[in-house]
Amino acid sequence: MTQAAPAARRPRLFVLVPVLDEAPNIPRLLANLSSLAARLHEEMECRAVFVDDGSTDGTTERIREEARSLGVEVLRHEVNQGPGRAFATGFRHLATQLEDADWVATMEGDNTSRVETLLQMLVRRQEGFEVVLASPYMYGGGLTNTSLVRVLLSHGANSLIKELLGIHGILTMSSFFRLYAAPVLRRLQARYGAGILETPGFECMVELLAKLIGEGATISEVAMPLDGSQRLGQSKMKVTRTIRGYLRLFWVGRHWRLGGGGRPRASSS
Ligand SMILES: Nc1nc2c(ncn2[C@@H]2O[C@H](COP(=O)(O)OP(=O)(O)O)[C@@H](O)[C@H]2O)c(=O)[nH]1
Ligand SMILES: [Mg+2]
Repeated sequence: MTQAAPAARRPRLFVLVPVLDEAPNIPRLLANLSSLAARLHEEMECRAVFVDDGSTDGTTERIREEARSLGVEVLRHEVNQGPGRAFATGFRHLATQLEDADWVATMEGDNTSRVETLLQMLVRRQEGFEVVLASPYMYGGGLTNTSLVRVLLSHGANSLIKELLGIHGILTMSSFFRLYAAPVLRRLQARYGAGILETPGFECMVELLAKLIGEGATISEVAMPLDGSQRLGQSKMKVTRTIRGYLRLFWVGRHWRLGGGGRPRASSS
């Protein structure tokens, strides 16, 4: 008697989202993630991991109410610690579950990260890239319905970071919206252990990128139109704290590049 071969398990896509007081944005976000899960169903199993960082507006409860059939986990910090610490909690949690074929997407919880963009980012997997960045600074991307102060701050920080950390060929440094192959995250985990992310605030994405470049990760970018009008409520970014975070980053950042083993292989297409 011939035995049927066991069905191969689909790779998993873990969508990691840090949230602070995003209750009004949760119903649409979960509807969008559910539609993503349905569209990917044949090839990937989609799961959402939220890190609620001391929200006081019922964000966690809202996520649980709206999750329906989507696989959702909520990790909680009782007291707000910042998005860097929240991502660190999320990556630590995923480290125990990731298998080589899996992928991790990070995105914002305010509906400014579009599922359509994520589907385009996923196409880059097939071209062998380990990291795909959603890039408002790439041709075809852009920032709309964002205040002039935020646009200037964002452009200024982006250019300065590239100069000071000596990173060339990548257009967008700090966006939360990214896709990572599990093996590249595991390589970082092996090198840095629990210290995969040391910076507490919004500057954490630059830290992670610098470490990935140090690791020789293959990186690509996909144009992202970022439309601020998709968000209900205000930005949670504290401008002064973020500027302070970036200044600290330039100081500690020297070590990541010096400590890095690989040659950067960045590509924007
Ligand atoms: N975990 C955590 N998430 C945060 C914090 N501040 C902002 N966020 C989340 O990070 C994402 C980006 O923040 P957002 O307010 O949209 O910043 P902006 O897009 O730069 O204006 C959103 O999902 C926020 O809910 C924080 O202190 N902790
Ligand atoms: Mg936002």
